Amino acid sequence: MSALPALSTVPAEHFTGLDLARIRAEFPILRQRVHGKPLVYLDNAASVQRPKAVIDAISDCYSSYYGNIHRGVHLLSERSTAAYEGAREKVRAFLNATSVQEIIFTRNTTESINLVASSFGGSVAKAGDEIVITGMEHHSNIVPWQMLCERTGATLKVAPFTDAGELILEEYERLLDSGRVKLVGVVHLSNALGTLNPVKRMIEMAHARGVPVLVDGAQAVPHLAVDVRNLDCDFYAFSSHKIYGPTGVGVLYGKQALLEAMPPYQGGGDMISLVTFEKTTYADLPNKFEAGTPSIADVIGLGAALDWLNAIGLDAVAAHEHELLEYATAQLREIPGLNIMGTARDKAALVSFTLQGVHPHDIGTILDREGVAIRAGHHCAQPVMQRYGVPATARASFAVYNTHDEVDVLVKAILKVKELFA
Ligand code: C6P
Repeated sequence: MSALPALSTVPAEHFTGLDLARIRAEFPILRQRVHGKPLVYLDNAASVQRPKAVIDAISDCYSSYYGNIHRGVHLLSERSTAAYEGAREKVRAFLNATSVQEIIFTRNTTESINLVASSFGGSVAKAGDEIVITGMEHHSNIVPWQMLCERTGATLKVAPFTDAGELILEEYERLLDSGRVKLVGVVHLSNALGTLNPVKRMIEMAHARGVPVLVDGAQAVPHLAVDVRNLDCDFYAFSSHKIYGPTGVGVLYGKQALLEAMPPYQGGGDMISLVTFEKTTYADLPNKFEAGTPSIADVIGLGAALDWLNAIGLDAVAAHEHELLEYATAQLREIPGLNIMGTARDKAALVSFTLQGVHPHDIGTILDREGVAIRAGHHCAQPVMQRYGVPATARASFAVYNTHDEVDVLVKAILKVKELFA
């Protein structure tokens, strides 16, 4: 009997009301063929593609008003400064932060977390203290804390998760109860499993013990509305390139009182108030944490990406992607020998899997010949791979422009892999 799932063409009304043809038309890169096949881009968790509105915003900055910010009195500098600071206000509104002073531009999520580990962690952690993270963190939310622990003599503690990929809250609570925890770092949406962690509850539990929480939102922000005031998180980090914006820009949200009390992360231009050889005083927030010339046009591009995403509406995006995930999961489950890693009840945006007898890199290579771009590897989450005893997985991850037909192409291509390795 054939194991082929039904490769149906799903009717348009299935797409939760989004005009996918119009949305896809806004992404020039999606129009191409790869190895002679239409591109099916399912590597969105690594980096998503950008709509024309974002490309145009960057191009417009460079072609009509670019100048360095916060420095010049000339018109171009003033215009660039206004656009750059305008983007900061867009990020503030997007996260529902109280003030623009709480929004720091960095290079990426990784730098945002390093900033907190170095500046906040460096001032509060000492020998005997503990930092708590979870077992499903990306390396970006592990290594900076390990480096901090090496410097200070603090210890890294790891909250475990179940086989399904759900955090064990009792174990997390037990770790918090040591009375030595100085900070919790938790991933909002796991890039290796797709698990959506109960971060609001976790923050409440930490705050009940006076422990601040950093949320790694790199994967969450493109898929669900995030309200930092409602979450009551102390820090929230994300990258522009995962939310339809350009590379080279990250965001760190931090509660103002915490940021005020923290020492600068890097020294240089734009982060000072007065410099003499004897002593330097620092600029107010947010400039205190933005040393040197930032990626001006890219920050402006991030602002355009948020405008673009807001115009579609994150609720509509989430509903569409949820349907895609359910559809893909159901289809993939039909394939004998395919094992989905990460089956949490609360899950979003991606499916990680292995195929019996086939290395994930081979899956990725063969899928590429079929025009399907996925990621194969450890996804910079090696401890997650170790937890399941696999070296790597194949991962298909979704964005708002993906369609049910593309899921069908993915499934067909995986069946071809199986045939080749039979
Ligand atoms: N994950 C992936 O393919 P940067 O590289 O700083 O923009 O983002 C780092 C990062 C932090 N946290 C999570 C949960 C992430 O998923 C990522 C990036 C990509 O899964 C590239 S490794």
